[in-house]
Amino acid sequence: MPASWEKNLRSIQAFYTKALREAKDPKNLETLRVEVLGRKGKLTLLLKDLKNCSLEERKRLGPLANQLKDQLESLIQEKRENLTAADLKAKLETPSLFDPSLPGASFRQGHSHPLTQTMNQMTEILAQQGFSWAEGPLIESDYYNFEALNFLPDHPARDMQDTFYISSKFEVRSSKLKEEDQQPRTSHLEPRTGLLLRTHTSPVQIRKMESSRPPLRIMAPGRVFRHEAVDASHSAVFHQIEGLYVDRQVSMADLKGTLQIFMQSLFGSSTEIRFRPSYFPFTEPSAEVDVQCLFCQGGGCTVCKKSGWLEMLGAGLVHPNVLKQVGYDPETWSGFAFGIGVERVTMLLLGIQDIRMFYENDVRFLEQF
Ligand code: FA5
Repeated sequence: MPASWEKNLRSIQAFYTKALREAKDPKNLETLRVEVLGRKGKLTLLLKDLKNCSLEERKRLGPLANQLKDQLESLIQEKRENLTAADLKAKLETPSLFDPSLPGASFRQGHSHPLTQTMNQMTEILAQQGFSWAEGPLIESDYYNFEALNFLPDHPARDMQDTFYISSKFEVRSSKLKEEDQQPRTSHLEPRTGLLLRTHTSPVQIRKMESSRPPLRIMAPGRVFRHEAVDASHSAVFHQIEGLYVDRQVSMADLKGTLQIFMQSLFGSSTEIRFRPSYFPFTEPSAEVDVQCLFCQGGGCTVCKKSGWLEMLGAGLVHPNVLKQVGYDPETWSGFAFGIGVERVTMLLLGIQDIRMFYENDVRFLEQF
């Protein structure tokens, strides 16, 4: 046994020393390495076979095998380095197809959508005024979208003309909302799911007041949906930013001052705003706020329909019924709220005359901003 074992060792040495030296490329080198030194390689198996020799023989033959193993390993290492260097040299010497005199390939740099840019600008100003970020679901319950906001059961805003209701097929997928929210709270509603696409960002007011104690000051940007005819200034899907401030003795003067600073930061320090009496079930008194037309500086033009003013937002002092609904004592707490249309602001800022441009994804339009 030791004689044949030693003979095997010598033949492995002779064969692989030569083969490794003559290996032509890294792949060939790797095949040889596995053949001789791999887990089932010839030398590896021979080493395992040593256990069948006597102790004396093992002492003599073991070092011989380990010596050969070291020798083959360093041969492989050396050969690998040579082959890599040769490969690199060959690549460098091959004439390149790269022509540095050709003009570079141009690429289009992306940027955020104009609506996102305005939204960021608006929320940054509000953050400076102390409003913190809040969000609510796009699929809302009738309760948060209407009932808690003091809409009477027969208020026209609940009508199918304005609101996208969710059909019962969707009910199983609406698990994010509390189970009780899925039940219609008002008797006049058809027994649908009690769910709808929110028509404004005002439900976030309720959600936020329910989960926090006053005082609070939040802004809630997001998408809203209305079942209405689309034209140059109306879209069925658009964006609003809600503002809500609740504290002791909040007045219309606070609302006016906040909006004045907000609008002047957005449109320029000489911007005029005006309040017009209006009606929202969840504010009392309520107002619609117009900004002086930036296109004609109030002189009257086609954009402002000769009025000199453009409607931007709805606002008012939070109705005591809304405060009661969320467990705030209206004798102690008062607040103001407002909801601004982001598309309308963007149109004014960028001089865009048709709201539909925002949703057509025409790169020629989008890359201008
Ligand atoms: C509301 O949605 C109220 N939730 C606003 C509010 C909040 C009042 C808090 C009081 C207190 P209104 O329906 O007027 O109000 O919409 C507010 C703004 O959204 C409008 O001034 C307008 O800028 C924008 N807007 C309304 N409808 C559309 C539409 N179809 N397309 C684009 N923008 C719209």
